[in-house]
Amino acid sequence: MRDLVAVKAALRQQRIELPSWAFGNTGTRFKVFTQPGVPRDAYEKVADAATVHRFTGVAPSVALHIPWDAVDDYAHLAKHADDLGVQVGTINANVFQDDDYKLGSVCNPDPRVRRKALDHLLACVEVMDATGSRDLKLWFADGTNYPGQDSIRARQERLAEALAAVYQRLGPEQRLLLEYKLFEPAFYATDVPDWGTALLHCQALGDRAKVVVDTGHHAPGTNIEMIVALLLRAGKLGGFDFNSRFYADDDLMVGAADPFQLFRIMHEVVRGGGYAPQGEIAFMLDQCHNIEPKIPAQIRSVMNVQEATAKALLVSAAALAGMQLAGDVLGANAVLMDAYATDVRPLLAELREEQGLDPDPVAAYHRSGYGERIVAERVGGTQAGWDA
Ligand code: LRH
Ligand code: MN
Repeated sequence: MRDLVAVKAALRQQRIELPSWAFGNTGTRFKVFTQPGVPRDAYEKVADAATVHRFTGVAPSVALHIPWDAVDDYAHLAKHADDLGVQVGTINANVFQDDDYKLGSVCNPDPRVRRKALDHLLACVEVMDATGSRDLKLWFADGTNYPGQDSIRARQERLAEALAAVYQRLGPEQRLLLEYKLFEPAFYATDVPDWGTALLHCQALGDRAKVVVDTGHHAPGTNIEMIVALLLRAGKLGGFDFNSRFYADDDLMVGAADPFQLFRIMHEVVRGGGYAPQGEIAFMLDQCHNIEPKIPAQIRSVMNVQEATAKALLVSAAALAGMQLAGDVLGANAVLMDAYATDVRPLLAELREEQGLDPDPVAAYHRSGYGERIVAERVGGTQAGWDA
């Protein structure tokens, strides 16, 4: 196994971006449950994200979703974040909640609707200019429910046209991250259903177009770490939307449903040279805490990514390569399983203490009284949510 000093040094560099929407009310088509103390606006969501960073030390940025986080002055919001010790990160566009988008947004047969969607995407680039964000993340709910409903080929042409217009508008330091998803809300053909489709569009656009892997967006049984290895090799892995699932896009806490899969994914990230902190890959959470308290759930999620990363960093590349090249199947597998079986919690607790943090962030959060304070303060107004 690798020496712990090097592993700790690498862990100290970790950066995990939080989703503003995880702090708002979320649910399913059956019910969106409310919780006391939930933020009423982007400022309070940023404050909750800053609280997660205060206790974990590795979550220094928060992704926004437009218009869920719409404010009059995005530069002022970015200043508010900075005052709280975090940065506004990835800007997520939303072209999936307007009646006009029933038959799609940028893939819609109606040019008026496509123009409307494109205008929103371009407006999100304006937001990036104001917040200083590097990444625009695009996920399209676009798709069809019945064979023949629309031309699969024509929709791809429309998508490519819109993406090219957005890419052309980006500033030199800005990137476009394209997120794929197998299905839902479309149930026959989703226009960006898989990594291959996303890769084709990103390769057509240029170097600053990359693919986002949302760990909940694959068919059951998909070897996601293989997709990660392939995208890294192609230089086209732009980021992750981390969460976990037992069945579909459940958006549960990352590592909760399948910690071994998260470890295998982080192993491929480390092996593929993708774990360079200020690097190309945006490690983001994309989760919904429908029934559990949201801030402790985000803290726990960050810790789950830290644990999977620590185990992956423990793998000795030399030992593994030796076994692999020798064709020692069991030996090579054992190198990985030994790292995975290692209890890295004491190492992470030690790291937190060295960073001046409490070794148990969840317990420290509960002792802080922040949860009780926001319940008392956040009375009145309208709680934030999906407003689906
Ligand atoms: C779509 C998705 C996408 C977001 C949304 C909140 O399922 O993963 O990343 O825009 O969730
Ligand atoms: Mn996502």
